[in-house]
Amino acid sequence: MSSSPPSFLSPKTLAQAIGVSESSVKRWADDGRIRIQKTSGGHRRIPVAEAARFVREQGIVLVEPERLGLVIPPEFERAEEPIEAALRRGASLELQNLLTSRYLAGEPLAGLFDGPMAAALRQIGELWRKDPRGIFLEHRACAAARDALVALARLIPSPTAGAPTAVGGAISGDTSQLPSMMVSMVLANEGLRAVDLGPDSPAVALIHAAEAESARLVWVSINHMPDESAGRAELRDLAAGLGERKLVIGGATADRLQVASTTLRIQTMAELAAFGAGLAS
Ligand code: B12
Repeated sequence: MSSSPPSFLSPKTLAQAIGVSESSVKRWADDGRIRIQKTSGGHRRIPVAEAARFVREQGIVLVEPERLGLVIPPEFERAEEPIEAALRRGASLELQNLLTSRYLAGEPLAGLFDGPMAAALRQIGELWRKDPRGIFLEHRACAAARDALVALARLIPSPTAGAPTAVGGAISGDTSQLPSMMVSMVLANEGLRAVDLGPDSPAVALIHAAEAESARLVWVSINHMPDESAGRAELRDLAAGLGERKLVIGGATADRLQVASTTLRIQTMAELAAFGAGLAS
């Protein structure tokens, strides 16, 4: 990744980004409308995720987004499908800027994932059929997406003390990384503490994680399914090993594996966000 947004902003930087005076930002900080931290020298510092929350909730239009580390090159603003264009070029910084600015403008995170991100990856996944460079372009796009998601995740507010925990990952043999990352970010954005074990996470690992983290919810992302009967058996073991904890599954090939009636099949990130919000409230 070539660059990432700062972790903390000064009141002056946030003021410049949103086009107000520094004293206004300081006043909002002192009123508690913006939660701040203080340096040992007594200076106010605003965690970038807190600035993101404030901008989203107030519906503020950023006048100088580059102050938050958002530099959007004009050619990407003009492109017809800018997210797909950035992914095709493996341009993680541009992708990060596009996702971050849309998130800060108040778009639901789940909508960005269900919509432009999933659509673009579907298109890119078809390139190998007619382009000998297709596999390279797909792998590079995935790497760019991963870096941009890591950067975007830094804007999601930290969970409050006592927030319910969710753990999850992609099922055994499934090398996908992005869907499970997105699940963890969507749940975190709804106020849960989310622990993503990543690709190829067997049932036994998920059960141990759920116990260690006292998780209320376990998710399994099922996208590539090398062996369906093994997958079915694994989900059965998982459902049995989790006892009272909630188990949700999702992903492109999840329908082939649904087993226990207590397992909840969720289709989209938007539905997952609604489910997570219910759990967090
Ligand atoms: C990226 C990708 C890969 C990458 C993964 C890299 C990585 N680091 O993540 C790599 C290159 C490794 C790969 C490899 C392969 N892939 Co692949 N891949 C894709 C691709 C292009 C995008 C998948 C993705 O990340 N999408 C982004 C996510 C966010 O979107 P989504 O998958 O649509 O998921 C949505 C919902 O399902 C839901 N969701 C997803 N997960 C979850 C989880 C929960 C809990 C919930 C609630 C919701 C949810 O939300 C998402 C957003 O709406 C798809 C194309 C496609 N049509 O999906 C093929 C695709 C999944 N791959 C496919 C295939 C065949 C393969 C290979 C077998 C190819 C090969 N011959 O080697 C290998 C298998 C590797 C393995 N054993 O795991 C097929 C699967 C077909 C099938 N039905 O089984 C697909 C569908 C392509 C196709 N049209 O043929 N792949």
